[in-house]
Amino acid sequence: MNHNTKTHLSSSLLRLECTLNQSNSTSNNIDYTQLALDIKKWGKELGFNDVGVSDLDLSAQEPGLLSWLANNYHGDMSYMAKHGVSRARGGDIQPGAIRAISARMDYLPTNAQFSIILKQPDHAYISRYALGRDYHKLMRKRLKQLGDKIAQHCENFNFRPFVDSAPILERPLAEKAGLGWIGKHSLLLNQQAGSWFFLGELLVDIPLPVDTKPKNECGKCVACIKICPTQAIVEPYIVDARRCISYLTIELKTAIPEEFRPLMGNRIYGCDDCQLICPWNKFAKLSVEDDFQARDNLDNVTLLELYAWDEATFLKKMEGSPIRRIGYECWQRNISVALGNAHYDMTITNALSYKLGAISTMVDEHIEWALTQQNLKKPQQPTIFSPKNKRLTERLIRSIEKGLPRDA
Ligand code: B12
Ligand code: SF4
Ligand code: SF4
Repeated sequence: MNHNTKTHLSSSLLRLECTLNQSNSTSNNIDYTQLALDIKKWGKELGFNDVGVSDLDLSAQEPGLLSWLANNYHGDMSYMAKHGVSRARGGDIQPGAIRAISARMDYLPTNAQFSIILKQPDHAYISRYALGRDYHKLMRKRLKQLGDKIAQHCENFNFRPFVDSAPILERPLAEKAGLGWIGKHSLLLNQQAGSWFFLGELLVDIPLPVDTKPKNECGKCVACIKICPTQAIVEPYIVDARRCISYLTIELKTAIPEEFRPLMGNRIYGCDDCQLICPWNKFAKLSVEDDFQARDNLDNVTLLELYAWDEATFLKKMEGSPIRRIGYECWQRNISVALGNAHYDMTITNALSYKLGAISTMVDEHIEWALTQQNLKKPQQPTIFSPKNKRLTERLIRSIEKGLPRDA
């Protein structure tokens, strides 16, 4: 096919002359409204659950972003501070880009067993997004396929796919693209699909028509703020990452501050509590991706079984999993804390003692802490369970069993 390209912008800026890959035309005006509809259709064919378009103007987010950074809510995530305000300026990271195509991919595995695992302090609770294969690769590949498909229909088209990888505020972009609203827990959620989904985007240089931001449906609800075990949602819509169990177990590479350890319970990688309590997750869809289903029984496994892995086993078993990224040392650190939070059991104290001196001084310090917790819980000792946190977890479990029976 002979691709002749003439370019001009029509008055509405929605039509640009470009080559169309149509059997009956070699050169044609592109109908950007139609192209946007096609992109959404192709996105769904590629396994995305929703696709929308926004411009890149995130200037309204700049004050909030700067205030978040000034409060040091990013903690040790230096990559957040490094890019500063450019996170709200998509055009800076991809010169020429004028639109973002945001895409949602649901990750809730079948048989999530949320409450079953939260109820058993000797079992490992791993955030349900991390039970299967790493989402970054899978989503980036699909986004690239979407970009290639658009390129077949539009010459001189430039795009760049991102999933977490770009210094850009993905949730505000996706909100503008109509994929949902930002809830008080700061995550994007949607009336039809709850919040168990990842976001990714293509930054593109074509003037697609933009979608509209949906209404925020949180209303007077503050359930996520109240249930957070560490009170990390310091104000509606604002998360102090330094208090968030997701940060403490995944991003933090040093010692976990002692005040948070008893509050972590058996959560050894990420945390789902603020989403689990959210009434809109009744409407969450199960993922159809095999890659997001649990592997190695990670959805129902004891802490001791995982603790027994040596580094080679950890690296082997975690190939392709997002968990591998935290490394063996943090893995052992997190499980040590959870073992300290489990009921007293001599098998646990033996396992902890056995690991003393085996990994690093940082892990040893967590083991010592865990041994102290275990010893304080010996039958003749008074309990040191944080009563508030225990009540919160029990409340969460009741709410899951009642509100999310399919996933409980
Ligand atoms: C850093 C990061 C984290 C950090 C910080 C979380 C956070 N809320 O920012 C930590 C490690 C804690 C984290 C945890 C999780 N994350 Co995360 N995370 C990111 C990442 C890489 C960047 C987010 C970011 O830019 N934060 C910066 C702050 C400034 O953004 P913000 O919270 O929206 O801030 C606004 C408000 O707080 C407000 N504000 C703040 N201060 C002030 C002050 C004033 C005066 C005003 C007016 C406003 C205001 O304005 C800010 C700017 O808009 C994104 C991917 C991406 N590139 O976007 C994934 C991402 C947000 N994470 C995701 C997920 C899944 C999670 C977890 C659920 C994982 C888990 N199960 O453990 C948890 C959820 C915790 C939670 N409730 O947020 C998904 C969310 C998908 C969705 N449905 O929304 C994303 C989009 C990754 C992805 N590609 O799918 N995450
Ligand atoms: S992920 Fe857990 S710790 Fe973080 S804000 Fe939500 S409930 Fe709180
Ligand atoms: S729990 Fe309530 S406040 Fe929090 S995100 Fe869901 S609807 Fe909004």
